[in-house]
Amino acid sequence: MKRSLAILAVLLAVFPAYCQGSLPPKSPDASIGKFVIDNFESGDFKKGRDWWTFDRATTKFIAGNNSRYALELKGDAHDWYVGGVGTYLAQKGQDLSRYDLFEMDVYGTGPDSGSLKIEMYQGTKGKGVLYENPKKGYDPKYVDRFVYNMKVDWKGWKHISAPIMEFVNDNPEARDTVWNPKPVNGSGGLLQIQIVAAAGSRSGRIAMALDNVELKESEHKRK
Ligand SMILES: [Ca+2]
Ligand SMILES: [Ca+2]
Repeated sequence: MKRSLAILAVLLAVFPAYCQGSLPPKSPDASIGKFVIDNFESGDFKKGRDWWTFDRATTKFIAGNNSRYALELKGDAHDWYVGGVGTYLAQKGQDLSRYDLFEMDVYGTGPDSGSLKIEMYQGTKGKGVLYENPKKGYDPKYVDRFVYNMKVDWKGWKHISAPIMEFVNDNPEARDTVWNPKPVNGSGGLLQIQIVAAAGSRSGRIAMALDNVELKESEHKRK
């Protein structure tokens, strides 16, 4: 499966990036209580965050909602599944545990826009490296994979705000299954995010756009 190859690419890429402590372009902005994963304003899939696309997903930069760029996500389904996009977030010493919301703007094209699964990979204490176990269906060992599903059935832009406590671990190979995105005792903290799309029918297609992908601190938490 190409998706497995995408995960393999993660293994090859995250480990050295994390070990070398290389600096991604964005860092948490404590003054406004949010961590911008990407707003796509670079208009480039490799500048800013370095994103990858997998399986039948296709991407394009289009005009955003009150912003220069958003990321269009389209693709044809095979057995409902289309594919998606992902990016590395691991950074040495990066503590994201203050954020309790996942937020994103999603442009829908109507009732059959498709559905999205947000996957956040988080290293287990003492086991910060994302690697896969081929005998276990390519589920990365010692890594929590917190997922959240949403159906996109609207037309136009909509702001999504999902409490991280509503994300559930779906990786049988995970060890602690606790959301602790803080690199302590060798854990990699939050390693990567993937946004995975499926169609509303077996051979349907998806058509949507994404912008302002963020982790945020809820207002009651900031007080
Ligand atoms: Ca934007
Ligand atoms: Ca964990």
